[in-house]
Amino acid sequence: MSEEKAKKKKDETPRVHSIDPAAVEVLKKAEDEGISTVFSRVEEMKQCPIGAAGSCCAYCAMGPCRLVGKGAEEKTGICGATHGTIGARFILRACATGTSAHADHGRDIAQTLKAVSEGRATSYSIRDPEKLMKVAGYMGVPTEGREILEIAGDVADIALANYNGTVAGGELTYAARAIGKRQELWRKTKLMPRGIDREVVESMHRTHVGVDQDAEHLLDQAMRVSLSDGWGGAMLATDLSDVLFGTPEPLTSKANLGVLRTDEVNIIVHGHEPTLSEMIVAASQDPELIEYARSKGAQGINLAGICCTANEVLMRHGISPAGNFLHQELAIITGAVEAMVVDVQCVMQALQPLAEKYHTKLITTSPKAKIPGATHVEFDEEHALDIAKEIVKMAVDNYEKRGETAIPEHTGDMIAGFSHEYIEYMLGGRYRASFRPLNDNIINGKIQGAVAIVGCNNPRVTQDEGITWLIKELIKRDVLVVVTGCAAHAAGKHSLMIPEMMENAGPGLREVCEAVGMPPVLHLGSCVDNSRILTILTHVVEEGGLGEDISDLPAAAICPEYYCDKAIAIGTYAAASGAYVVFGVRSPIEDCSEVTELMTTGWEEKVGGQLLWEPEKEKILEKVWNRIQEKREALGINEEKERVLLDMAARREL
Ligand code: MSK
Repeated sequence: MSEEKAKKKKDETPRVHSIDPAAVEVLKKAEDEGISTVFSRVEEMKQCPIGAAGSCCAYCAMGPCRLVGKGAEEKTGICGATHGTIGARFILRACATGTSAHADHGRDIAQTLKAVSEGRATSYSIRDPEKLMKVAGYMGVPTEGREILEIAGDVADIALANYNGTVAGGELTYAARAIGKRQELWRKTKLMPRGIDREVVESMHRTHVGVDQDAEHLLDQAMRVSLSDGWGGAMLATDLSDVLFGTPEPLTSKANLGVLRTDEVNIIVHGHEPTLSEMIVAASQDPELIEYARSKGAQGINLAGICCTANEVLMRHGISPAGNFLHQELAIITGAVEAMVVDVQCVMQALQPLAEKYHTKLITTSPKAKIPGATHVEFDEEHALDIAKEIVKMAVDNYEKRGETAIPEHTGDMIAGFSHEYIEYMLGGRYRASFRPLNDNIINGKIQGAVAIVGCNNPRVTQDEGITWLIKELIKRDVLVVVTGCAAHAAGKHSLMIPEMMENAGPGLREVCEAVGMPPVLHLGSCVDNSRILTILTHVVEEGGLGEDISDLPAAAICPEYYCDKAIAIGTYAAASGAYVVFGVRSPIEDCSEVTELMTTGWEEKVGGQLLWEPEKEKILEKVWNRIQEKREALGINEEKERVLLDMAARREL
């Protein structure tokens, strides 16, 4: 390759990987320094075409079996497993793995709540007693005349009973929060989850070689285990986090690598669970530690986040995210991160060898996750603040080792922190909190529908491109958008969650957003907070006028950059709850036509929802838009109506 061509390729490659200017800048630095990143490794590592499309079964030592070549459709594995069985087993295992991640997250929060109730975790308190009362109500825990810690203890016990399946009635407690009609459907179709751990164990058992071999039956269990995520592990994690750390309310913040500071100790919290990060927030504001940082020549301590831990501390404290999943290495390459503190999920093993090239200290904290070479400071909730202070001190001590830094200046502005409680309040006011105005504006056509854009980054596609393009196209078409997870970070980095975005919205959506005073794109939180979307959809149905179930709503969910099992579990519980769900990137079951058919047409008939893959963003938009219009037609709300501007008196009447 000529020198000129090589230079051109070097200039262009980062832009192929990301539309984020901060990422592009740091990728050029990585290239100059000869540093490998997830973006360069994805170029070097071709996908195995057999495994990527669902034609490989590696579940026993007779194989791995590869169902490829002439007549592949008819081929079977050595045990006789068909493409259908292999694909369905893959989906079920992915759902079980994803569910177990969120379930463990929820269990840890429940155990922390239990420890608080018994006076064993004195660093924490009940920050939102009102939410505790609400949760107690859902769980049938008596509250009248009782001490708050007593109630908290009972709530924690019931939450924990949901794991082992010993909950009263034999059904997940929170399943009762779903629409009655949906609960009946889950019972009739045998999809009602019995206990979170129980569903995970049964899924692992069924996917062992020689057990469940019927694709539809395997996929039924995929829905059941995933429902124990959405209406179990994830919903408990969200609710109990709100109880312990506070229910989010809107706040302003900034996002992207530009939130790192040149003259302060930079600490990044990365992973998922808020128990430790809440304490790191407190420790980073400790006057003694700030003074200690000054004694080392820094101006202060700056905390930022990556992935969903970032969402947790953003939603409740306004701590700025330094970026989404694909930013974890880039943050270290700036040379400005003294410590990256990780717990569980989405933490790349490549971080430690990378950290060794700079001065960053990678600190693992979860008893469940160690990384070779990283410093392990094990967290436990009974000594939470002391451990957090020890970690912050380690970061401060590392400041002196900092070399040259190159922090990109780019940041996006955002408003974050929309809990479902706040949305209800925002729409209806303190005394008449309600989703009625949303329903009315969907019915009158000002808002055509609602779409959740959720999930991860995947370096196989251009970072943030699909996510941001879909958000902009949807609001242009008067569709209200909610975002969670790393998709929310993409929206934050590109300033899509600010009131000014109203100017890019269609006239109807813009009018409603102006009247209510909300941006057309709402940040709803982390991956486990997708459960807030289930709650919102349920309330919208209960409010009336938009059908009898989630499956009747002009709504959909998109995961444009899916990469992990948790995303498949989330997509599956959304579909099993009646939602239309489209994933981007590529289908992991492309070769398994029976499974594709079952998860689309089959699930549509069975549960009124679907989960499908579509790599092209234009086609995703078309599919989602068509779905919204079909649902509007079915509801009889698609006739053109005269648009009436609401004045204040009319709003009050509403
Ligand atoms: S962190 S699961 S990359 S959203 Fe929740 Fe982001 Fe996906 Fe991890």
